[in-house]
Order: sequence, then C-alpha cells, then structure tokens
Amino acid sequence: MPFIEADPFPFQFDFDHAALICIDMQRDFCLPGGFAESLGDKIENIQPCIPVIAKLQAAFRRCRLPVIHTKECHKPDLSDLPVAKLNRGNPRIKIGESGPMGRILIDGEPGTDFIPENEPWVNEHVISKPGKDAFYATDLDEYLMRRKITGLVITGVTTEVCVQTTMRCANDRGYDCVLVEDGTDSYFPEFKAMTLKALTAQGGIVGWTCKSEALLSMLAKEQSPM
Ligand code: TIU
Repeated sequence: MPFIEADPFPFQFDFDHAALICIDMQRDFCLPGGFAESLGDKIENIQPCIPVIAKLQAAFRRCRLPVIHTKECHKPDLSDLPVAKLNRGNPRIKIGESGPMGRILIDGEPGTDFIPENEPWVNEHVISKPGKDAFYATDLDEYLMRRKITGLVITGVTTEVCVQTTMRCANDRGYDCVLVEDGTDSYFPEFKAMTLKALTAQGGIVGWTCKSEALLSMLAKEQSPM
C-alpha cells in the first residue's frame, strides 16, 4: 500500500478499501441565486475547489474506485426540515421558498442539483442528506460497510460546515479520513485554514489532510485494482 504525503504524517492509501466522497457540490451552494447567496455568502470563494474535484473524480473513475456524491436537500413537504434549521442564518429566501433556480434546497429542484463540473456518473452513489453530517438519516454507513470501504478521501463544500461535520462523524464510525486541502473550500478562507489545522492537530485527532497532487500522482501510477 503506497504512502502519500499528508499532514500530520504520511497517509497509507488502501486501494481495495477507499472511496472518494464529494460533498454538496450543488448549484445552491456554488452558483448565483442559490441558498448560499441568499445567506449573503461569497460564492466566488468556493470556486477554486471545483476543477480539483473534477480531476480527482476522473482519477478515481480511471482506477475504478468508488465516487460518492452527497447533496444537502429536503423533501418537498419539508417533513425532514427541523424548524431550528429553517430559521437559522436569516436568509433572504428560506429553505423551501422559490428562488431563481427553483425551491431552495428541495430535492429534485434545479438549484439543488449538482454543478455540471462535478456531477455524478449514472452508476455512482448519490446521497440526499437533510443534515450537515452525511451519515445522519442516510444509507452512507450501510453503503460503505457493504463494500468494505474503510478509508474516505473527502472533498466538497463547505470546509467547516458539511465537510468537517461529515469527517468528524466518519472518524467516530471508524473510517480513516483524508481531506483534500485544495479539494475543499469555504465562503470564509480563514475558517477553511483553521478547520484544516483543527482536524489534523493533536497527532491527527480527526484524520489527515493532503494536497490533490499527492493523490493524483499516486493514482496515475496505479492500474485498475479490479
Ligand atoms: N452554509 C454553509 O457554509 N454550508 C451549508 O449550509 N452546507 C454545506 O456546508 N454543505
């Protein structure tokens, strides 16, 4: 098993038991007129990770390794939307209300769908999640256990919200996690920087971070394991 350069120390990549997870690369978070803009967030700050995630997706697909996608969304009747979440953030347009890309964060609406650069292939697992933790009220744990996946390469937005929450919850469930530094972004660059530090402090208390290049060059050398 190859080691890749990572913080706080090299990460051993187990090809037979690894998956890429792409968290919430949705129009609502990345494009004008979506949920993020309605919260007043600077969507320009999360554009850099988009091409990096596309490269990682291509590399994992070439190696026939699983690529998993999550999208944060709610049922059209809002039955899975707690009032505490609905009222958070004081957005201009609330979850469930109509915006320029359809009802905000509602499953099946155009704004809730993936941006074209990072969209899933037809055979890939897509998880609709109502929370910030991708394990909460989803089949993610069952999916990973069924495939004997023990290591997650984590990408997506935003670093300190759904990405960090999912990484922490994955670690509690026993998964080895490496977060790709340039494959994640925040509307607040300083929050991204602090989150990367917090996750890897204390000897990698939650896991590792690495640069996409370290993964891409290692994957480029590998043949399909299947
Ligand atoms: N607001 C914010 O930074 N993030 C979210 O609401 N969801 C995700 O992080 N996906």
